[in-house]
Amino acid sequence: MKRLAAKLLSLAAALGLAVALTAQPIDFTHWHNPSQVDGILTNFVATHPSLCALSTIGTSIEGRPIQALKISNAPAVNDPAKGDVVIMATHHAREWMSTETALYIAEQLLTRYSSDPQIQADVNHLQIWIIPVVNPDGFAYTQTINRFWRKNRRNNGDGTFGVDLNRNYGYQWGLNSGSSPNTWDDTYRGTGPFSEPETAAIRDFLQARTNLKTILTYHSYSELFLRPWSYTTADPPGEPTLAALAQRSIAAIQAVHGITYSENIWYTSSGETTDFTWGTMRVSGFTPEVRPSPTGAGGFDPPTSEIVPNIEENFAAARALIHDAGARELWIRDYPGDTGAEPSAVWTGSGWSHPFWTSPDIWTVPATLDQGATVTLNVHINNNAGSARTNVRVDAYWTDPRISLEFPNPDAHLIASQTGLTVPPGGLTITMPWTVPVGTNSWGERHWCVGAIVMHASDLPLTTQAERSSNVAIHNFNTTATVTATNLIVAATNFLDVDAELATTVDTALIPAGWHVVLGNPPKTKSRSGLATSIGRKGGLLNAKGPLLAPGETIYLPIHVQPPTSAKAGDAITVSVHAALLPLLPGKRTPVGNGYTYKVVIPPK
Ligand code: 0X9
Ligand code: ZN
Repeated sequence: MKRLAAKLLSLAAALGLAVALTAQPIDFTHWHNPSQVDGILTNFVATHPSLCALSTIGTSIEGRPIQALKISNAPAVNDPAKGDVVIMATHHAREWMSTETALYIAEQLLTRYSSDPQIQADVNHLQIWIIPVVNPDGFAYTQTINRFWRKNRRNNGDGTFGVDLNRNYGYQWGLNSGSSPNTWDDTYRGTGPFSEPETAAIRDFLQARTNLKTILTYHSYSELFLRPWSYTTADPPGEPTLAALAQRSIAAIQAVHGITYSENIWYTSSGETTDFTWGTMRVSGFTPEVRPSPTGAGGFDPPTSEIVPNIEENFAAARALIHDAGARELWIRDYPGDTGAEPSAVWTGSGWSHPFWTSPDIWTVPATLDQGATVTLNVHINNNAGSARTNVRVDAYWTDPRISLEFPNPDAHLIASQTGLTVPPGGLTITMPWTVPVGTNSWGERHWCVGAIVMHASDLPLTTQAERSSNVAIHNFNTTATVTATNLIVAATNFLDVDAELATTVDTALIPAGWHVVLGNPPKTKSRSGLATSIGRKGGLLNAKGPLLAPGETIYLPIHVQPPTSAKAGDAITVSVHAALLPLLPGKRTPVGNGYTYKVVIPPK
């Protein structure tokens, strides 16, 4: 029999036939030791070669490989257009339930691919990386020597071993409130941020992802679904976004076996994994602390009968997060040509590839924003899901764009939160009143940013950055100051750290027939002549025509409005002045800046 099978295999190989291996379901009624975990990963690749690939992303301090299984419909190529999701487990050696959870997620994605259309679409759109054992040395140590070992196996040189890998990440590393400086402690943070090869490997791996959407880092135990911050009890920027994701995850877990995970842990941890991704990259990250419950039997070593229900309920939350990363169901344009791709704009080194702060799906009626007036803010939601989406929530905020362009951010003012919306396949426009801010922003401009976030249980934003989430869009507006005078003075400041030319234009489309707007000559600035020679302006090198401003310098530009003779007191026009700074760097003259809009009213005689 054996010989016949071997003969058939070699015949198949000779004929160039693919030999189909059947995937045996993993037996989750017992724990898997390190060599069994390796065998499972190797078997995934053997049984699903078109859906996954295995790589070593680093080496532990004792020389063991840290392995990552990549799940994607093109596992051999790295596609930067696809989003990346990274799922990790076993930072802490004894947390065997986390290892099983990661293995089950991988198995389910691979085996349901052909029968579950949502999983198939998400796997096609994403690169999902599963790293079941971040701490292979510690994991090996728990098999034989000490079942309850937590840290890695660094020799600290003083007779103690181990660094807590979940205190070794570089964001807010080293706070005594959330980690220990003592080598013998279970929460010893190491000699410096990323001092351990295991965390350095994870850092390098995460930073090398070009389109990282979210991370999940499994721990045990206590039945919690944790989110940043870990180092402080204060709310992180974007707290409503992270809270919505955690709460949806908790609901998904609860729906499977009725267990309600909690949102909070009652201590702080500094140098933790998700603080690093949110704090340094605005990549959302979650720490599920899986079964058993804090008071349940077993702690880190629960009965093996807990494994199956645990992995089933946690898969439900994981697949929903994967879907957020892979789906573009409800979305708002970031600029007129936006197709919903994530990211919609990238930083090129000297500027953004697209102006992602000009969403045509966010506008006001009327378009002119008189300070203090209440206008109607419109937000259009596009629906790409193919059917209506119900129970949709849209939050709209305004903020100072010189402080933050993220939504939500701690400085943002909520305009409205609308819930229970139904978005049909053709999209939906919602409206809300908005009282236009009075005064200027932190840079002295009458310039504000409105941001809108669309949320649905099957499509939540994973970041607060508009260019990286199709669920978030922003539009910058200038407010209008009413001036009852025909001579205006406009201030322009060079906020760059290099010399710049000021190019001023007036929007002629807004000037009615018979009216004239004259831009006066700016007064000489102290730096004007000196700058001109130093950059070779006379030689025409940069062809600068406008006044030249040193960093921090302010110039006052006179503008004169000439009404037609028929005009009378109280008649008004809109004067929109745009001032762009052109940095005096050859080859880098991308204009930056914005303008002022005035309602110019003819004063009484
Ligand atoms: O302390 C830890 O590293 C984690 N708990 S464990 O029992 N598995 O060690 C929790 C880290 C995440 N903490 C917060 N998000 N607050
Ligand atoms: Zn842990």
